[in-house]
Amino acid sequence: MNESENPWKNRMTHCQKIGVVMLLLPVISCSLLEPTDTPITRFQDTLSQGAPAPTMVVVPAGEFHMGSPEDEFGRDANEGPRHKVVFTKPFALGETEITVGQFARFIRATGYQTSAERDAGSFLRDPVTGNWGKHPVNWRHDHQGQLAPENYPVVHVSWDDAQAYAAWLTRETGLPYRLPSEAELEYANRAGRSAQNWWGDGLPVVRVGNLKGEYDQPANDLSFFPTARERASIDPQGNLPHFFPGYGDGYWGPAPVASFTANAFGLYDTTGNVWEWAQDCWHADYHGAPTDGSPWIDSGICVYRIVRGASWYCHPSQVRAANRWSRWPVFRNMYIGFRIARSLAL
Ligand SMILES: [Ca+2]
Ligand SMILES: [Ca+2]
Ligand SMILES: [Ca+2]
Repeated sequence: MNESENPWKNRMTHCQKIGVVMLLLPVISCSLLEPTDTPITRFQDTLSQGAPAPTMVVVPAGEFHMGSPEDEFGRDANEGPRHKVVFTKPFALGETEITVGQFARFIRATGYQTSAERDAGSFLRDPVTGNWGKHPVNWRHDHQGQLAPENYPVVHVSWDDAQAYAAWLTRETGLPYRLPSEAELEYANRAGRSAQNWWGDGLPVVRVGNLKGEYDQPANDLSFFPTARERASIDPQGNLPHFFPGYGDGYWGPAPVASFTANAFGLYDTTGNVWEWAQDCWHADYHGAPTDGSPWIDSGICVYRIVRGASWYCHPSQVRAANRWSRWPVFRNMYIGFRIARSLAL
């Protein structure tokens, strides 16, 4: 790849300037990212003991193009063919990722054992060695195996665990809680934009969320650097920065939910912070995909499920709104969590 084909290289100088500006401004004006004048409707259902269920946002009916154009920089074939999806009805989506505190209420009420607890732990990278390993950690813990504060997104949870949480909310409220479909997650993330990300194309110019910023690199933490295997799968030529040049949001590891600006639909952290499980079975491309926003489920067993939205750990090419990743349903690690959805009676 030559330099003229590599937008990240060409943007480095510009972004380094932006980075300096960002460091000088403790509070970044987000006026360019203000939602449209469509009012945002939020609500909370009530659990059986009277406590509030997670805050939900009504996502408006509409249509969008799912997937990426063939010339989008960094895209994979699994993002095509790009196709129109029409939502004839609004639906509700969690305003934030499910937090450690919200998940703890579910565990206390049910005694549910997560995949990590049933199977000797979860996966994280050791900051000293940089190696991935299975450790005796679970939903209570953060990316380093420390106990996570209640307002952090829960991680180390599998697709099975997310299903169990949604089923519990349905039992508690009598209302149809579930995981979002892959189409719902991409539609909600884009929030009316067709660019690479909800904030536009390329690098963010204000703090849009918890991404892997150049200035987020912790001292003496080898887990900041991609493993050889990660590098080979994402950037085989080694041409691209594995972080956002000139960007810093103050977090290496998950950030408290809703720490950054919401998108135009009023949703926080749809890009970055933690990956979010989708309901669908994994399909290697969109040939034959539903066009009504429903989850794409096979008649047999799904070997792989899907995570969306990328995490604080991801390369810029993985952060694009069309990017997708397949994982098996008991998989868990330090950068996957989830958000819930609810169908609305209309
Ligand atoms: Ca970050
Ligand atoms: Ca997220
Ligand atoms: Ca990809």
